[in-house]
Amino acid sequence: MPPPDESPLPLPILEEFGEGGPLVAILIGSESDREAIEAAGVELDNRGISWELRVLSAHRDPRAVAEYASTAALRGVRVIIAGAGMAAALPGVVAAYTDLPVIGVPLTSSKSVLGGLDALLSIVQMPPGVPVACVSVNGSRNAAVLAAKILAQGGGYPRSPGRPTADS
Ligand code: RP5
Repeated sequence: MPPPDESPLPLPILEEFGEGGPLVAILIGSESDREAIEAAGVELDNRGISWELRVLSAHRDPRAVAEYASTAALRGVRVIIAGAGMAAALPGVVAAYTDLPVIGVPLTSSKSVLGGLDALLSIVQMPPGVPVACVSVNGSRNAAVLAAKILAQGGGYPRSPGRPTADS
């Protein structure tokens, strides 16, 4: 019988995983949010922190959000900034799929009836056990500053002991 082949098996699905990814992921719920989130990228650039931006809607493309959020840590992402307007579910849904810290940015939208207060309440009122940090309405720059402060702490991310029960 031939000896077992000890060369590593090709795992194409893992090829994009590794430490080479950006440290910060900036997510927005719509192309219409792009201008409002730009200050976050500028602030990260000024601090020499790597980042990427993705347009992912929690309501229109929830599977893509789940896939992105659940694999972000494997790609080296350490903090996620998620900006959205109106019924801003994106930061909360992302937090449901990752143990990485998530910073929500409530954004004003031309379609908002409450000028961003709708998004603020949607982001900040998370259930116990699934926190999302929240900056001010259109506080994109502050989200980047907070991400930088989190990164400056170093250390790892302990495994979650499991999702909380409804009454915890
Ligand atoms: C939210 O709905 C987005 O984050 C955006 O702020 C708002 C409107 O989206 P569009 O209809 O402009 O794509 O989900």
